[in-house]
Amino acid sequence: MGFSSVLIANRGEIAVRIIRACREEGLRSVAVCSEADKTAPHVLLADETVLLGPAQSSESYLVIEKLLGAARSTGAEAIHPGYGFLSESSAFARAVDDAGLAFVGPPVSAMEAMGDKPTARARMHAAGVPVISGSEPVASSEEALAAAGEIGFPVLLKAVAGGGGKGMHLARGAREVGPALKRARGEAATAFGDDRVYLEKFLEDPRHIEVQVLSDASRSVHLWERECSVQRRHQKLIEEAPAATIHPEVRTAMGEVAVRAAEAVGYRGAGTIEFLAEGCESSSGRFYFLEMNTRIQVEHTVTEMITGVDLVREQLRIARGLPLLGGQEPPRPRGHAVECRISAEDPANGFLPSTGVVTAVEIPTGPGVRWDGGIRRGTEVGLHYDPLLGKLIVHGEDRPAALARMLRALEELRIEGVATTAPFHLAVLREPDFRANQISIRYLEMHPDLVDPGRAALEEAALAAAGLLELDRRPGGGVATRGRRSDPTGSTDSRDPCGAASSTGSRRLSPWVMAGHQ
Ligand code: MV4
Repeated sequence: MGFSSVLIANRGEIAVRIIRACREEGLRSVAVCSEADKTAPHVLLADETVLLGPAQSSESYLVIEKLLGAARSTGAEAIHPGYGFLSESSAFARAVDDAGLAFVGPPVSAMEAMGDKPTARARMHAAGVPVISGSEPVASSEEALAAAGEIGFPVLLKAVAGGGGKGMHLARGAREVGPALKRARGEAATAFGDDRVYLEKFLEDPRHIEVQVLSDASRSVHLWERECSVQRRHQKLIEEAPAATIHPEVRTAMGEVAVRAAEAVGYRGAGTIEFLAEGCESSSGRFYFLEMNTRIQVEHTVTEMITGVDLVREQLRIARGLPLLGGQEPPRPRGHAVECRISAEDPANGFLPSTGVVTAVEIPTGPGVRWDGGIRRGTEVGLHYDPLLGKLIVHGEDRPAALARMLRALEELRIEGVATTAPFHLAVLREPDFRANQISIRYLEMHPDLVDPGRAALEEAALAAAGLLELDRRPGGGVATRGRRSDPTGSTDSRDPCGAASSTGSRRLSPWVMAGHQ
């Protein structure tokens, strides 16, 4: 309950974001850092910092005892976990509780209920939340086959302890069930130390839409939805709020269902209900509960931009036992917001992590532009942590205005010393299907030139040499290309059933080539 100082168990842009909210709320902030982060922005902004240990997160940011010790030695009374690291560890939340500190997050019981997928599905079903048809955990291939027979092919085999796509395998027919089960089990055992697997009907081409919820001691509200379909290997790259093409009746229903989901597990704080949505441009569309993220998310900013609600401030207030700000009704959404994740990865090189010293940073400003960053000139980007450098967020009166503003802001952004994903974002923002909001979780699979401009350029050169370029330029133009995979490294990523499918047919010229980004 009541506290006046917060230890931020994280680094990078989210630690900066939380420290800023603490300052505005009149709370003292205690940062933690590793040897690699002694001069990082979050350290410079906090009131106090504790050095945890070596750069490896397994010896610093992930060591529960070191974090509790840092809170003890500085008199911090609460711990905010941010996202990633220990944010979804119920063991960490329990240890924080047991140390007599406030955990800025949900109750342990809610984290546990949502962490076990069949439990979460059963609780959601009982609460009237639509779930994808599926099975209980299966003990053998015979059981899996019987379950698949009831559900109907194609089916996905998913880890009970899963989430984020690990331990997930597709079976399109009976012959594939045995092998998929075996792979899913092996991966689940390695990733989660729990080899239990269950089945779900596989949705072929849905959108990924999620609803932000906030729950205090007496009520839950939703803050509308985010569209997060532009993903690569289960990493979101671009997020928007609201989902621009969703039917108004579906939007209302989705918000109400999300509130029901949060209340069914006794939720407190900020959380996100993830849905897979099909056909929701029309009132007869369907959406299904996928999982709940029991933390603040990277993309919380787009919700803040359209609602005016400071989600981290609300998290801190709820953890102090204070009521949500604002009335009973969810705030009406205003305009449209887009976020581009700017990571130290080279989109011209298979999104290979890029390391080095940031030698120059110029951040766009002007109307409707926000930067949530964790770097400055001199920041050394290594391989120890997530490559996210910062997030560029814009707000505009509608989606076209927001996209124009994002293009403008990306053109102003300058980060030197490491390669970043900014050129990828520029290419997506110029791509016609994205502009028309014709997107799904298979968007990048359907636009391989966006993630593999090197190969697109090579093929273009080959086509030009063969005198085929003009033919290919025509809409729907005539050159059958070989099947492409979403995985630009060419490695076999068997964990990605959606990415493993191949697409053939006509292709467009690389927008990178047209935009002069080679
Ligand atoms: C699915 C699915 C299709 N059908 N479940 C991916 C991560 C994990 N949260 C669940 N995931 C999926 N579950 C059924 N029954 C497709 C995915 C999926 C996906 C979901 C959201 C966003 C991007 C995705 C990319 C590939 C697969």
